Amino acid sequence: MKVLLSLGSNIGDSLSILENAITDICNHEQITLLKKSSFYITKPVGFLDQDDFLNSCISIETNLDAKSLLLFCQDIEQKYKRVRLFKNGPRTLDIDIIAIENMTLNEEDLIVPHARMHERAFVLVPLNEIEKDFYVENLGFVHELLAKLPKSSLNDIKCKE
Ligand code: PH2
Ligand code: MG
Ligand code: MG
Repeated sequence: MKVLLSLGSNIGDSLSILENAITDICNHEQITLLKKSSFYITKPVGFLDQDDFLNSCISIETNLDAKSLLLFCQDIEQKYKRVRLFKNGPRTLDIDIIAIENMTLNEEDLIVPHARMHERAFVLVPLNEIEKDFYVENLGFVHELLAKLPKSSLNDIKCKE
């Protein structure tokens, strides 16, 4: 199945952390990298009094089931010594399952599509770069979701050269 993942970091050497985490994800023998977005410097959303984030998205092909993929992503977060002080607060590495092709899930530890993905420019801008024609179950095509965002939210995202 095809899966979209979002990665974010705002503690430590965020560029190395994201690059290494993407390498780790794709070293899994049941995961193949399809596409990788640029890195974006983004203003914090939710809790504002923290450093800017570095965000990116990847699309992968995998035969892991959703729960196994979630556990694997959590292992990688731990590898980078994820600290998570509070909800929406600063973190060394966050890996979120954003969408899975033809699938919805509503479980205690995993909601797919991600509940706030359609409101977040730091998810939709990198996703639109790599997967604009992906259909997100119940929500629409990635390019449609991006077009519905308030234009002002796009000012908070800058592609890192
Ligand atoms: N992640 C959050 C909350 N706020 N803001 C930005 N810019 N980037 C993120 O990755 C992010 C956030 C919760 O996971
Ligand atoms: Mg997150
Ligand atoms: Mg997360």
